[in-house]
Amino acid sequence: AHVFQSAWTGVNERTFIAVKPDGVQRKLVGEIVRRFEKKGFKLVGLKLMQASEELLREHYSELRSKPFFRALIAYMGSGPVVAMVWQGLDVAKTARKMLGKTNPADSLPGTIRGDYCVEVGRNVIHGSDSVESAQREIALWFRQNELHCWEDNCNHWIYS
Ligand code: IDP
Repeated sequence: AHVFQSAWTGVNERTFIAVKPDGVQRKLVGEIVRRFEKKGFKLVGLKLMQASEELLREHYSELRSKPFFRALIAYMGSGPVVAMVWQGLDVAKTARKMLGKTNPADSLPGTIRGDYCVEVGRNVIHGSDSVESAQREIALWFRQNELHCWEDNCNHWIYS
């Protein structure tokens, strides 16, 4: 496991992003993918899926004692989500900046949550909060053969 983890650093760092059910319903999938693509990150995994309650409970296991946990699991299971893995230098931290704060009311205009939602219980997108969380979440949501290694022909124009 250690060897695998140490491989996904630097320009190969990965993070898990999911367009939540409200984001899919509100036709934000294209806009969100567009922002990550135009930033210069590489898409290595993407699927539309209905998350099971079991998967969601595992994904949010750190929050199980929170008063909003049941509502959160119901919300996340209320329709399909678009699960994605994005790769690039500092992608986990940078993606969190692109998302904005957990509460859309605290999110600056220009961020995804700052631009497209108003309430914490309908905040349209998930992004891993650290590289370690990303590794856990990617392993939870994706099989190895759903993640694709491909040569980005623009790399030379994104990295010096
Ligand atoms: P994050 O998604 O920004 O990492 P977390 O604290 O991990 O934030 O919370 C996970 C998700 O739980 C949030 O994105 C949001 O959908 C929901 N959530 C967090 N705090 C509240 C709350 O106070 N009320 C309702 N839902 C909440």
